[in-house]
Amino acid sequence: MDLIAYNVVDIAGPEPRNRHQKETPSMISVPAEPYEFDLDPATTALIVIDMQRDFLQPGGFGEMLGNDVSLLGRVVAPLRRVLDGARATGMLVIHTREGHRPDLADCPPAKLTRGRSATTIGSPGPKGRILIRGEEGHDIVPELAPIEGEVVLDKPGKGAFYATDLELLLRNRSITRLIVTGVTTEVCVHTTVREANDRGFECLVLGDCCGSYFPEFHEVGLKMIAAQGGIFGWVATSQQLLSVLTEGPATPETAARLAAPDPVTADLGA
Ligand code: C5J
Repeated sequence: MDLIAYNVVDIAGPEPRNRHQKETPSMISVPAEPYEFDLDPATTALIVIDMQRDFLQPGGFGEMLGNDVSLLGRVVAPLRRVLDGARATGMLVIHTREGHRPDLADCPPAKLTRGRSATTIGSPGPKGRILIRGEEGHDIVPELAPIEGEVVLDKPGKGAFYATDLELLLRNRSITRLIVTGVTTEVCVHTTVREANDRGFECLVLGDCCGSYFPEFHEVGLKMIAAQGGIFGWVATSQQLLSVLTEGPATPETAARLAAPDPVTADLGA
């Protein structure tokens, strides 16, 4: 089954949009750090980063590197609830998988030799060759398996934009905001958020839907995103998102704020 959505083509690209503009009445406001994150499900994508057996299950790449993979398992339940909520709104869902071609032609030699380990990417493991496309360990854990119509994006690097067509897919769908989840917080999640931020996408990271083998890196990684007024984006919990995603703005005050003309847009005469 081909789950990769290449069928959305807009040669002219989306209309330029002021980033403060409230696009539609379906905007909702998610309580978040450093302040509320406004989104419209129609112009937002949920990105699920690298929830692969190789990172989450015993016998994969994560464990091979000496990590306690059970630390990532706690992400699965809240992420499943977010996935269900996003699917209910019709939001675009994108799953990424870190991995390489069987001949390793897309794997930088530095990535293969880093760590000076005898077992590396491409080595045989209990779940097939480590981080190789098509192998059991490379695929997404069954609880979070993609469904028909969702994008599955194979990436050779840590960031989801590097050497992929992610930006093209997002711009063709007029996506301006990303809800970012997955593993690991300080590696592939952080790299993707930084890449997205530099490309002008607004990112909301769900803390309990991200995980790390190093709890302190997870904590600091989330703080780094929301620090300095949201230098890379926003941070919230799955519950903060779900409380408004399925029910709309929580209070009349929030609804009024979202309906009001944005001061920045108004100043520009838009
Ligand atoms: C790592 C990832 N940690 N998905 N990959 O090597 O974060």
